[in-house]
Amino acid sequence: MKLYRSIDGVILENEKVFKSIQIDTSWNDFIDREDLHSALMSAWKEGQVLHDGLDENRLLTPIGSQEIWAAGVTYHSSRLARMEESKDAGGGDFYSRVYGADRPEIFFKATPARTVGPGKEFRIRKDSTWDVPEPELTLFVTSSGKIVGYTAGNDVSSRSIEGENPLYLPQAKTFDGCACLGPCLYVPEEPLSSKTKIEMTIERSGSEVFSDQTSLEQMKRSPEELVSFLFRETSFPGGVFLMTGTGIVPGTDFTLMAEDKVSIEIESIGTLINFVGH
Ligand code: DO4
Ligand code: MG
Repeated sequence: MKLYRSIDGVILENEKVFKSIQIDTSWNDFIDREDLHSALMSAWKEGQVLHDGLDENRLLTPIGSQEIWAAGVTYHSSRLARMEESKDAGGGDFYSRVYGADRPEIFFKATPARTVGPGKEFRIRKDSTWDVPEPELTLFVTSSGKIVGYTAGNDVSSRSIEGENPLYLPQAKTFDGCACLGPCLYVPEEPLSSKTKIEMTIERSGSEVFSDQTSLEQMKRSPEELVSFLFRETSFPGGVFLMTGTGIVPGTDFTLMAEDKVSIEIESIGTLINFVGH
């Protein structure tokens, strides 16, 4: 079942059939429940069929007041790229060590106000010279620590700032318009398969300038392992979104430019499309 937040209300999708449903609580209370999948199955029965389908131009970010956190260096490709970008700053070794360590890299990524939804513009920093999108499976975890949903996320990053000094990571990662989420919250009965594919395409002036894909099989850590570290000593009223790291890293000659179109497709979830703002 896919759950959308739209300007027109809350919409469910089941095998390409769309229904609008009423919720009598806040978005946070509605999604922060361990039995979300069965709650959606019940809501489906009461829903009103939308004969015109889904208007993708009216979708909102599937987030309430939750924070977004992110894990890093969870794929070998990210480990190699980070070691290369920070070698002059002496940071290469840290990335290699965190890749092999018990404790994963987990950092605060964004507040809802710094996050953009489907079809919207995200930002790259004006004081950065090398910027990339990072397509990441993003978990929705209840306040009790259970993964009940998935969405696509873009952990927009400044590689020039991060590469200058690993201590600059918060500035490379967190700024206005630094994260994209959507298009829906995918709420399956069973956890997402490890075979799930993730694909990213970047278009500039109508032509493809980058495309690559990976799968969750390439991820070194399990979603549950990342969640267990995130919840150590930290609580999340209303639940939390957790980006799980990128396995797709454009080459060193690529940097994002204003108006680029970034499409992130995750099997079963759908495609999150965003544009680089000015
Ligand atoms: O340590 C730098 C950030 C890593 C990251 O965001 C990723 O691997 O996705
Ligand atoms: Mg990332």
